Amino acid sequence: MRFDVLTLFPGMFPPVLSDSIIGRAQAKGLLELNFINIRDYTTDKHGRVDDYPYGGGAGMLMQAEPVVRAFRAITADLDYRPVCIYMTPQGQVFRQETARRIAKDFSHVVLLCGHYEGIDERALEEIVDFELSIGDYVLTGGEIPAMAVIDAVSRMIPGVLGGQEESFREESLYDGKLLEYPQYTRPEVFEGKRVPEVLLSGHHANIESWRKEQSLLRTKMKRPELLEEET
Ligand code: 58G
Repeated sequence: MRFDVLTLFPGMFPPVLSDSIIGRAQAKGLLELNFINIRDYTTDKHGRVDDYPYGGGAGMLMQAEPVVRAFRAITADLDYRPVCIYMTPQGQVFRQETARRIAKDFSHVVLLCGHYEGIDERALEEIVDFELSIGDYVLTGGEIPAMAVIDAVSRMIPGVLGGQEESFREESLYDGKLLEYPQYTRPEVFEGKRVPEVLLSGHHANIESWRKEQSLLRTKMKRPELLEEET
């Protein structure tokens, strides 16, 4: 799977995405990440990419030209059109199911990150296929949302997680639909608190039903709305 990120701050990405599982996925060739600096595509002699909004109002907007030119630089060599997703609080809310679907349906995704007060509408009309939001809040840029999407989609690609985690991911019950059950590792007693006895029993059926019950209880207590949602 290939992600190309259009951003004014390409340097934000490698420190976050080079580590651990996502770094290994790139090393294994399962994932290709490219970060494209929109500023490289301005034709303005001072390198400007922003300007004042027509009609007035607070703040600056990203101009259409460098955004569209950056996108065209990606697509020029291709005989297909990659899907382009704009990260914005106005988008559909990104969920586990969205991550699953992107991993399944697309092999090349362009993520567009805005800054300031957003991007000239004409650029969005020209290149954007759909909009996603990581939640109902406004950030200073689309970079953190883009990283969240890359991370969540990448772990859905077969081979990215280890064999153990992979089967866990397939278990849809625990991925996006119910909250996780409580987990414990050594030691058996920590500051006087014991690991629940059932987990030490070696009785796999009992462990499985305890975990399922804990997942349901937790979801009812902490996120009851998850039990009402479909998909
Ligand atoms: C209003 C303000 C509209 C994504 C700023 C658009 C991007 C939050 C999310 C913007 C984002 C999210 C400029 C800065 C988009 C542009 C960007 N904030 N919730 N901010 O996923």
